[in-house]
Amino acid sequence: MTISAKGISVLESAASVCVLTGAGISAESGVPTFRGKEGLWSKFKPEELANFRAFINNPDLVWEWYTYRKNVMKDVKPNPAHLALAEMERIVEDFTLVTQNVDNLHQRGGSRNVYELHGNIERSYCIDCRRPEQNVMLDEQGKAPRCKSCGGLIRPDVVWFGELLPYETFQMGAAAAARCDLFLLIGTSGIVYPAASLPLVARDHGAYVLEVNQEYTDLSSRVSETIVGKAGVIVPEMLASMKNTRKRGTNSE
Ligand code: BV8
Ligand code: ZN
Repeated sequence: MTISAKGISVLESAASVCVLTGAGISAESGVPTFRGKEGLWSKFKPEELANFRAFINNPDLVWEWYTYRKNVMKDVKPNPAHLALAEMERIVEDFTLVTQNVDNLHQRGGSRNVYELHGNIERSYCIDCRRPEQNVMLDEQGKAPRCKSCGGLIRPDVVWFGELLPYETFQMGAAAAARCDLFLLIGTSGIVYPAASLPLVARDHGAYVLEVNQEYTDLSSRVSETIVGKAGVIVPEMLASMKNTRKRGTNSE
């Protein structure tokens, strides 16, 4: 399924673009999504593992999940969808990339300004003294990592269910959604709030909301257009439309 004539004309003319991505944009890199059928963690719901209470009750199990995910990240790389968004950032005059993903693939794909609503799996910190830690995971005995300074439990620097999103980051995303002409919604089931409210903010402010997903989602009835297909195929097509009317690097400083 390709982009409609209306969608193409908006891609060609939009001066301000806001993008929200979810796990689906990393699926073709080999990163399992949250609510897909695959994956040995599919027996758990994300809400059961990605919350502070679960962590306090069973830090080893939660770290087993994050260690598995960090190990997956060692063997994956950005796919054409990540690379296309990085190029869009360079040619669109006002471009904002907001992600729910914690996998660092947008940065590795060349995006320079990434608003991470749910944190980043590469960062961790001590829950007692908040000392930052990089690249920690389960220790050899399968136990959750402990802080070198105070012995407190170390947690991944991600936003769990019931926790507040980073205020500045969310505000920047909401402001970009409110001012954009075009909102791209890529690879998210649209279940998790307040992230999923961003395309609705854009729509309410008159933007054209273009969804890219392998299937219809909770948000599909509320967007301007849903393109059913793989992000790795559709997003580069979107970039090609944008480049029809923009010289390369027009917006590079
Ligand atoms: C909060 C942790 C304030 C990091 C995650 C209304 C307003 C505010 C809050 C709520 C609300 N209603 C309910 C809530 C509570 C809750 C919530 O939203 N619950 C849901 C389950 C109903 N929200 C919160 O708790 C948030 N905090 O609101 O704070 C507050 C505080 C206290 C009390 C009240 C309010 C915090 C939310 C953050 C949770 N943390 N992750 C980590 O470990 O990753 S969320 C988790 O889900 C991930 O971050 C993930 O990014 C996110 C969303 O999932 P998706 O990215 O969409 O992934 P999914 O697998 O679901 O879908 C993939 C999609 O890709 C599919 O549609 C698939 O078809 C598609 N796809 C697959 N392959 C491809 C593809 N598309 C294209 N191409 C492909 N190849
Ligand atoms: Zn500490």
